[in-house]
Amino acid sequence: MMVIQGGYNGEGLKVAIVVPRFNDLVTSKLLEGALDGLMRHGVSEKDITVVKIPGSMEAIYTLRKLLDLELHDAIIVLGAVIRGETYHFNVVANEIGKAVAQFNMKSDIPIVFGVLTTDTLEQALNRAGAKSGNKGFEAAMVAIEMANLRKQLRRDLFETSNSNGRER
Ligand code: INI
Repeated sequence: MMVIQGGYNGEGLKVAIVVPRFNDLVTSKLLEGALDGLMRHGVSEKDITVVKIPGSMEAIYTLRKLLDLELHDAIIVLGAVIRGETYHFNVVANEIGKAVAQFNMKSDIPIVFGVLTTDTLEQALNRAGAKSGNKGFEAAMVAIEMANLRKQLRRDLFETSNSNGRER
């Protein structure tokens, strides 16, 4: 049996973080958590790119550009979409969720969904370090694991199957 699992050593990994200024009170905390998570697990500061954008909707364009450049081992999308009085919340929350899922279906580079979708600002702050952990930190851990998994899938499966003389 072969079990493949990404580890949490971030040394040598290049990671991009996309972070909206919308609801900055929350997203700045998510960014702090993500940077803490990456650097505490060995990702070097010089290998982290932070891209600041106006709102979560702009993450879709930004992701496409970052994926085209193929410079990173993982991309984290942070954000805080907080329910307002209109339907706008639903559109933003649905579209960013759909876009990340669709990019992940096609992209070789894993994209981590670190966007909070909450009813209130308080719920969002609780998930950005106040009470219920920091989703930015969690997203960083997932990014490291998935970046390592990507490398391991290639090394363990592709190279093993080639050394057995099998076609790709
Ligand atoms: N952007 C967010 O990141 N969070 C929100 O809660 C939000 N709401 O609810 O309006 C939001 N809207 C802005 C949107 O992401 C775009 O920046 C804007 O529509 C311009 O394209």
